[in-house]
Amino acid sequence: GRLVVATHNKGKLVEIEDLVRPYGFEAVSAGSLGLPEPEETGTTFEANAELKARAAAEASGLPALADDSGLAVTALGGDPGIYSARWAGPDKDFGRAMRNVEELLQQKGAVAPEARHAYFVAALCLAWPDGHIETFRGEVHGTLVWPPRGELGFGYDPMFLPEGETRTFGEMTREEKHGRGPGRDGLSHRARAFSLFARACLEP
Ligand code: ITT
Repeated sequence: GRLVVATHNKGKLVEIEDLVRPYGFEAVSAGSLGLPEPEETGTTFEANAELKARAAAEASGLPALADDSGLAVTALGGDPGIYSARWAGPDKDFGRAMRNVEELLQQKGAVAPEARHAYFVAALCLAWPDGHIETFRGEVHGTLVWPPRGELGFGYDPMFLPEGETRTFGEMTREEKHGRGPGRDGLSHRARAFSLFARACLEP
């Protein structure tokens, strides 16, 4: 069937399209349907994902999948967290957002890798037009490197080195970042949240 992917973020959209494709869904982007971007007034990833999914399901009359995600830096008390997109400013300059994170880490004297722990969070919410919702959360933990490495991915990917890996998300193809090999639940926060969603809602 058709599924609205309730995001205006191109990087997320291509990743979610990869994840839903094997299940035979046709992903329709919120942008292509001209759906408005609701204001993200929630105080948690889950609340913001729900708000976006409900708005898209109501406006389109189709099931809608929304993703609210971000990077939580332990030494910064979890910032930028739900404000990860907003730290890039109106021109969506993630070079600037990453420099900002790095400057704050330097101010804290966070030089050793242990002091540079961070994790990505993704909350996925599927909303049906009748108001039913299901929400799933995935996380991936790792270390922030400086300078950023790699041109792949989006957002904060070039400075995030997942635990146990030698390459940053910016140096991984989408397939590698998903990490959904046979018997694996995924590597990225988004792929992990999607695995939970698929198991609960899509697999017999
Ligand atoms: P939508 O609300 O339209 O989906 P958005 O970019 O505003 O798009 P969020 O509010 O969820 O989405 O912001 C999440 C930000 O966190 C996003 O802009 C990225 O910068 C960052 N982020 C999330 N997942 C990421 C990933 O896999 N790799 C790198 N950065 C990521």
